[in-house]
Amino acid sequence: MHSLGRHILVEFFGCSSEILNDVPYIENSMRRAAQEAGATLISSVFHHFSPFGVSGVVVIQESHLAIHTWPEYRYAAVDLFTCGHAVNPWVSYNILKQAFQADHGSAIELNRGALELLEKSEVDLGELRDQVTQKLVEPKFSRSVWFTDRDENIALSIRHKGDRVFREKSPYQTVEIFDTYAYGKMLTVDNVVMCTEKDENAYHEMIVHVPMLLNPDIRRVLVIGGGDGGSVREILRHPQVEAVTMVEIDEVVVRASRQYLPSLSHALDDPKLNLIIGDGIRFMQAAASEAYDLIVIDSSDPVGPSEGLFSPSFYEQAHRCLKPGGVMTAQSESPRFNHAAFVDLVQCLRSIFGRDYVHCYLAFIPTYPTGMWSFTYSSKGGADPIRGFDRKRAAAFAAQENLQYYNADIHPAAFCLPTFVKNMLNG
Ligand code: SPD
Repeated sequence: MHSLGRHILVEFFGCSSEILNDVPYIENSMRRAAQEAGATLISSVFHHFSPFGVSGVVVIQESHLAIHTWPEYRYAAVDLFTCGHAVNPWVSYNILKQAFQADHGSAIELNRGALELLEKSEVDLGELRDQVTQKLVEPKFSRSVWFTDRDENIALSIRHKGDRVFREKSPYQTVEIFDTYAYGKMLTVDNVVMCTEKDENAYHEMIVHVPMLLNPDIRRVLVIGGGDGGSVREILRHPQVEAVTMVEIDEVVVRASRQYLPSLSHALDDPKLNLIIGDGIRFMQAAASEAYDLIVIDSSDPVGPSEGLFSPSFYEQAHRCLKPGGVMTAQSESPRFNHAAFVDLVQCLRSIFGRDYVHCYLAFIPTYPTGMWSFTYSSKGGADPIRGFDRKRAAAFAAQENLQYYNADIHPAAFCLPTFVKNMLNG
């Protein structure tokens, strides 16, 4: 070899789109490709770019392997750069071509640092080498694999342990669970964070206890969505509740949650719960009028199977199914991240329930992009969410149930909106 290193610039065409969007699989393939070529692993960093694409680097003692994928074009660009004689980058090439199920690959090899063009320094590096050598320890491989929830301008990345805990494509969406360092197990749907073990209580306590602590007579509850079980768990903390019906369209979400998120899903086995796997929109159309004291819309974002849960016809039906004085809470997206969906939903609810009966409130959810999340409280001519609030009762309940987010101070405070959010809703 007449150069310091060999650099192979690779293009893989006609790969499996699914594989090219799968961070743990790509990371593991790249690590294997490095090891089987004879390299020593030092570190890896991999990112997912929602909804499509993975970028990552495996740092090896002999240089690096890097990748960027375009699943929508079934294409991956890969750099294989190795130094020294011990590592053969063509071994990595063959492993990756097979791993990505590429129809074909093309590659050019460059010699990096051609020795005839280099002159070795006469500077005595001996002292420097000695110092460094003294500090050297056996390389310890470290992984840095990231899940990213993003739109074209804003992203939130969460580091996870790299190996997939759960992944299944249902007829509706791809359901995955990752084991994250900061937030425990994390449920995602089509590459969007649904909840994590560590901060799900903010979402579920706020969507449930705000209406329930205002209305002590809530006995019959309907949940649309909520397949992870968090909302049902919170509802069943209230002993006066007689019956809960939950309609979740995707059985895979329920199964994944039962298996890997027991702290959320344990309430799904409660005898008061009637769990229906089915379409919430159809269920609501067929449900009896004035059947429920509380309806909770615990949906994912307004794309895919949840799109219809953001439509006026759905909320007209929900209004019909509420008893007089009954309440509906809905997750209503992030004012910053999903501005249009947030404003449209609040306006839609105002047109159905009446402007004075729709109130927006906020909670801080660190694992949703921007952290700021909104809910709407809409009543069928019922209690005002602040004037009707029994502070003492809320404080006693929060303490007795050891709630982690909801408390008697946060209840009224959550309805105080920043000026820019007020302006969005009044514009
Ligand atoms: N952007 C994600 C919004 C998800 C809201 N629903 C979460 C379901 C938790 N039960």
